[in-house]
Amino acid sequence: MNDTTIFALASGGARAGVAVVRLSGPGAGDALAALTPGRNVPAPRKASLRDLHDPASSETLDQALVVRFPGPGSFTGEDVVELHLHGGPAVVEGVLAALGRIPGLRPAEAGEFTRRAFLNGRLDLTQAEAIADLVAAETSEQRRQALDQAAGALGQIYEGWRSRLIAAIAHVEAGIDFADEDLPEDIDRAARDALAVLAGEIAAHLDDGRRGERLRAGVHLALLGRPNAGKSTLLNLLAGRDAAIVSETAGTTRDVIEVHLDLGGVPVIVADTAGLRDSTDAVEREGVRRAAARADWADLKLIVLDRTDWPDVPDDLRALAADGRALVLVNKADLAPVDGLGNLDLDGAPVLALSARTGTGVDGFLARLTEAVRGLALAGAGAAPGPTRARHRHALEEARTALAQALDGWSTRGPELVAEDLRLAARAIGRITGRVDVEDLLDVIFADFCIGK
Ligand SMILES: Nc1nc2c(ncn2[C@@H]2O[C@H](COP(=O)(O)OP(=O)(O)O)[C@@H](O)[C@H]2O)c(=O)[nH]1
Ligand SMILES: [Mg+2]
Repeated sequence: MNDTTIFALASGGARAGVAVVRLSGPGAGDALAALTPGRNVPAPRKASLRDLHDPASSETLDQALVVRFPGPGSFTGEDVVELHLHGGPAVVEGVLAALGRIPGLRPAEAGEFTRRAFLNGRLDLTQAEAIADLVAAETSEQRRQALDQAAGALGQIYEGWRSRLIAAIAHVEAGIDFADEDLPEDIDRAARDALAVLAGEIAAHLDDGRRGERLRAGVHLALLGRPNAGKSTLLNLLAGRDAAIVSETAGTTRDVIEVHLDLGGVPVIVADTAGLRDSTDAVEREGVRRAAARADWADLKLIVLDRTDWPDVPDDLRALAADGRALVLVNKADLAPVDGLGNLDLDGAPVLALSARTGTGVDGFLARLTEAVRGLALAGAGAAPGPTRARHRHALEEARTALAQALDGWSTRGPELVAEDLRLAARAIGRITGRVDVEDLLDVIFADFCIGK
């Protein structure tokens, strides 16, 4: 347990009705007493009205609601005090300055309250990450994912897998310790079968199309096409404002322009790019290079064609459409109708017609786009949560490799090496939740096999 007491403004910095200052650590209660001389200690977890005084000058700083959360049943596991102040800058600064003058107190570092909560076992690492995600969440689906993870949905999966690995290690280690007594063969087979099931679960969890990570970070769309196809007009329409310059001068857009949208609760980052063409202008060529790079890593490519170029699509644009990550938009459909709509495709990419100028077809496009984006970022209803960070994915891949090695060498490599592989797998998963601990391995061995007998 930490012996310093930290404090910080826990609410936003702007002028507001209420500002919350949070304190955590062994000195939190004394600090509250110093601010409220002569008053009794407020009952735990009950809001109490108190005048706050500067301990140095006795000056009244604010009339506040104060709440005490005694450890270990608090957010951080330490003694916590919350001061609900009037949210003006002078009030907040006065209280923070007064706290800073109390011996044993110091301003908190970024994330330090949650870090203490983790160190005191109040949260696992996935839950701590979820709190950061919840604070950063900008769309409803991001909020939902972060809330599930904060409640332990992801951590419980990983902890469950880790304890199954630990149980398997216990079986294998028992084989090592009691080689002369020979474990019954069916126990050995059951342990191996259980691990094969676990390997399947980990593989299925990893095979989620990176949906959880996309929902956290945003789905990346790229508007691509020839100059003057109407990409910038479409971007402005999506953004609801003039984010990019629209001009009949071909080659106007040279840099990548990004706009953030919320489509069906999923955060989306749309990039407008320079029109793809050969150019002698060095700046435009760099723009085209950047557009091509975007095309490479975008989650979904929106290939914008001019109605007058349809259906003779140039090969380079056709190639962009062919990898299953593209939606083709025949723009300027106000100029002439597009035949055969509804079941058109370009090398497998769906084709929609619209007019970014008149708005015809835009609703249908938005509905289609929203569906595609939700498909990229959300698992089906009732599906188990997937990894939400590359950190989870890397650790899980490490666990999967070690587990596969244990299963492959089960009857050939000898129990010592198999146990070592399983330990690697368990440790990799334990790193995700931050609960790597050899103590529980010992616990399982003793509980399962009555070694003292
Ligand atoms: N008729 C018609 N003109 C359009 C449409 N969308 C864009 N334009 C025009 O096409 C020109 C090029 O548009 P812009 O968005 O700058 O194209 P970009 O080079 O692909 O970004 C501009 O003069 C636009 O006003 C449309 O749906 N119909
Ligand atoms: Mg443009």
